[in-house]
Amino acid sequence: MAEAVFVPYRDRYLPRVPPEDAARAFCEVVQRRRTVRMFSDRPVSRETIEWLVRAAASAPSGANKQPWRFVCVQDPGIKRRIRLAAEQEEREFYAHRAGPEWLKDLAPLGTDEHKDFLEVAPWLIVVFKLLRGDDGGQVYYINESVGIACGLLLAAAQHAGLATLTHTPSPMGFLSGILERPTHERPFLLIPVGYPADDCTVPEAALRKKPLEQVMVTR
Ligand code: IYR
Repeated sequence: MAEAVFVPYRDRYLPRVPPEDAARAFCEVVQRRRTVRMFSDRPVSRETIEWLVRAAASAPSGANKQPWRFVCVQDPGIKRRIRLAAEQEEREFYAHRAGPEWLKDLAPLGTDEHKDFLEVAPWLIVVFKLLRGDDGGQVYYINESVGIACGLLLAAAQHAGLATLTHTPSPMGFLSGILERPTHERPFLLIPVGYPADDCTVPEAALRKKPLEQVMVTR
């Protein structure tokens, strides 16, 4: 059994302003994030994407097993295959799989089976969760861990002035085949990353976030 070794926590992040100001400043950055479905084809450097993935991969995880893989796609041929496969699933979804309540809930967002953004956005980050470690060992709290990593990735992209979309074509097993992933990896979330199109619009309905009083309880 490996013994716990403790080292001094020296590299703490210390904001130059009081916590109220720092927390508000961060809030004001992330509150301006909008899920975008109209991307520009303006390139984003590989270095930028690497920083986003490093930020995501800094997330806490069960027993620090880091049960994630970030497959970053910029190859137009692969993006096309992903788009075609996703649109095939989405046609089924909108025509048959989604029940009336689900379709009613989606109506204000104006989504449909057309997924142009999967080819237009310069990068698709396909996040896979690991059901086992690469060494075959156990992993823990997989969804919590990968969910937190994705949240950090979205915040990091927003901080860098980039737009993201959390896309979950369902089922999304086709991503394993196209991206040639091993069986212990399962698709978790598909995140197009890029700049919004110049004429980008976003649904008004998605602006409405619950007020603090509704989401926060103090005891
Ligand atoms: N995956 C479909 C449908 C969809 C479902 C939910 I829940 C959303 O918040 C948005 C869309 C699609 O991408 O169109």
